[in-house]
Amino acid sequence: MCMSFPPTEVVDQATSTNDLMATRWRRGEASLYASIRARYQTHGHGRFGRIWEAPRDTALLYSAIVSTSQTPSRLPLSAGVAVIEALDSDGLSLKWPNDVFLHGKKLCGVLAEHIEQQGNTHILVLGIGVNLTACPPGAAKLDRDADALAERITASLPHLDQLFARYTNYLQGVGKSVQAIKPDGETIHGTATGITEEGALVIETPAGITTVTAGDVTLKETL
Ligand code: BT5
Repeated sequence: MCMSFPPTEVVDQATSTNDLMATRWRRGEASLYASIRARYQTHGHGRFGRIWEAPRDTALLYSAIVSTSQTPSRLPLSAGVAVIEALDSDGLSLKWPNDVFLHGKKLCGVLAEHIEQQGNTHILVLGIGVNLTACPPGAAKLDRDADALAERITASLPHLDQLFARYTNYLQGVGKSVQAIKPDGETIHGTATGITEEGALVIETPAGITTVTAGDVTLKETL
């Protein structure tokens, strides 16, 4: 069945499109799959309060209300698959847990923030930043029409749970030597061997197998 959605609303400026959509949901002003994009964010952010930079009109700065009945920590990977398939370009890969890379550089970051649980269903705001015509030093950009890209991503929102299975087609680093830094600062060195059903990274270390549910991972060859 082909579902159609209201077009992604475009706002000139937001503090953060994630914050705006989460507020709208809490006030009953946004429905499931409602989406927005801003031409500029004054306080765009990533995980752990990090800054997401994008000069005006150079990036897709997008947020949507989504639901999942699976472990919410899968969502950034599922969304990464959606972004890769919407961008449709060579050289794209997924980097655990929430990045899309283009030829080894960060093109896109995903920020999934939990809003509420209704029975077995989790409601989240899904934020996606994609560099289109400018990017910070060391990052990547890919010139695409922001509205067309938003429309393709929005069309995939009801299928995110099914998209998770396709992360294996795109995930970089499996079988490679990695360094993972957990949010508490603990650093793990080992070989990345895959992803659990919950979306955690599995690392084989000399001391045994360990799983990392949150943090940052770097391929040793790029350190
Ligand atoms: C992310 O966080 O990568 C998630 C970014 C999500 C941004 C979107 S934009 C629309 C929506 N509204 C928001 O407020 N956020 C979402 P994290 O994994 O924590 O990575 C953040 C790090 O990426 C920063 O500390 C920088 O090192 C780097 N970074 C910042 N801006 C970047 C950019 N434009 N391109 C590539 N890397 C960037």
